[in-house]
Amino acid sequence: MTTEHNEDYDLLVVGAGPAGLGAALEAAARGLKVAVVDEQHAPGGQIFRQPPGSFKQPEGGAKLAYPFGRELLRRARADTRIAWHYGTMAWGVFRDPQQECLRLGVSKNDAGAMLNGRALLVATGAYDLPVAFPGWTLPGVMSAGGVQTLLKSQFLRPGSRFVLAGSHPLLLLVADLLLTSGAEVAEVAFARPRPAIGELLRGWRAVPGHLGLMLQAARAAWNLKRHGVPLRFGSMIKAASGADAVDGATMVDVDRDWRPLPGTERHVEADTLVIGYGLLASTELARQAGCAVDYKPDEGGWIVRRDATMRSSVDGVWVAGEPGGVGGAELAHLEGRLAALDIARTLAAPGQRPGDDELDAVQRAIRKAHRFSDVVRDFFAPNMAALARLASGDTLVCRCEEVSAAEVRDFLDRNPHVSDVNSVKLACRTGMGMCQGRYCQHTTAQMLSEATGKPVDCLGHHTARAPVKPVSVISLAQLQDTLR
Ligand SMILES: Cc1cc2nc3c(=O)[nH]c(=O)nc-3n(C[C@H](O)[C@@H](O)[C@H](O)COP(=O)(O)OP(=O)(O)OC[C@H]3O[C@@H](n4cnc5c(N)ncnc54)[C@H](O)[C@@H]3O)c2cc1C
Repeated sequence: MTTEHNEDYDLLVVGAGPAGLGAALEAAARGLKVAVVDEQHAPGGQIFRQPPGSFKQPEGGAKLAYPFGRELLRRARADTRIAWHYGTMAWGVFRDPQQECLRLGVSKNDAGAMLNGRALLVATGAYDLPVAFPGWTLPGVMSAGGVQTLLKSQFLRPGSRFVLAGSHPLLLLVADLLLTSGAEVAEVAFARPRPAIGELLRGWRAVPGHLGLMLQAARAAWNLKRHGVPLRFGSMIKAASGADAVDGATMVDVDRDWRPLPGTERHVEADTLVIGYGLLASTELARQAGCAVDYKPDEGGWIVRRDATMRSSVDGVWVAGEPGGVGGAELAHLEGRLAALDIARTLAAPGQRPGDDELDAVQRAIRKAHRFSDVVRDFFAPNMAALARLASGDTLVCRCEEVSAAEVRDFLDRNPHVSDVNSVKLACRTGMGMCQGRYCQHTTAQMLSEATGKPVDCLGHHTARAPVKPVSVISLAQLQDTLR
């Protein structure tokens, strides 16, 4: 990719997960000129992450739970109308006042380019919720998504004896994958209490149309039972132990509000601790583009505000999938298709524009998919306040800038008037590093909330600036003629 690759498209899509692929294929079918950008080297996003082609892989996992995935990947691989930019990171959105188009800054290895688009769809997915507890920076502490990524894309198992702690259903799938790979799983601990009968019955409304997914979870739970793995409820991580690497985890029983019960601490030996308390929406690119966001902790923290056709508050920018609320692959795919139909209503040639009935049909399917995702959210919502309380004084809250919990709490004690997270960022440097707050913003916000007594949605969020992810200076230098 060089600056000669500055190209004009009708639609630029960032993210080749279910949302981005659904949108790109729908838009291309309406005759729009589409480009897709994704950091990964193949289509599929987080859920349909692929190993290299030379790896022999048995058909299974997500593609069985979400049967539409196989067909989606086949169509994406076969579609030559779309410009696919894999291994390419999107780092900024700009507006060209003269050409009245959006410009997307992208970088691949050390080469940079600007892509021009009449419309932009942000479909950047989500990432594992980071939890700061004593010992979380030790080698051997990993996120559930990280472990799954290694297993799925490289067939690599990062340890031999695992403890899994969290509240997200992904934990069950990862435990199952680990067992299948031959690992020893010492225990799987969910922070929420064991589901009551009434709760399970209420969950039945999610079953129609989602039997495959339910079966995948049930199979995983059965596999754990068969291998004698304890599946605990009302149990939470307190600390990871070890000198240079993890050698075990301290777990503690908790009440319904995830408050530790005195005298219930236990030590479990393990060389890898897997944390899966939830997902955060990847909104940095959308926020950098100026999109308004709302705070919904059970949907992924600060999520992008959208109307009924996935339009954000910024002209020309649509958002589909998890940046607009974590809700699973099916919902993401439908939202991508809906956004593309809405974009095609104005940008496609008159004969190829969709009718209202086509949008209505996708919106009906979205309402049905919500029945499943709403139940999952109710069941597995993370208790963000309880998680933020885990950090002891010397626990690093911001890993990039090495800021401890004590430093943040001390600053808040000395400055009781502070009432927004950006002020904490300016004073303590939390969120100033490479990850731009992806690791620490939610913990800092909860600490501020605790100190001020104000809810997190009144405390604001970090300002997102380009580049939203680290980009090489060489690739930026190549843009000197094109970046205005
Ligand atoms: C690590 C992880 C593992 C998961 N595993 C499962 C699972 O096994 N089963 C399940 O049901 N759900 C799983 N989920 C939930 C999952 O996110 C799905 O619900 C689904 O993949 C959402 O689809 P999406 O299109 O919204 O996002 P994604 O599938 O996450 O796709 C987003 C894509 O955007 C790309 N991207 C993000 N930012 C940029 C950027 N700046 N530049 C270029 N590309 C970018 C990413 O590389 C990614 O491919 C997982 C989530 C995570 C974070």
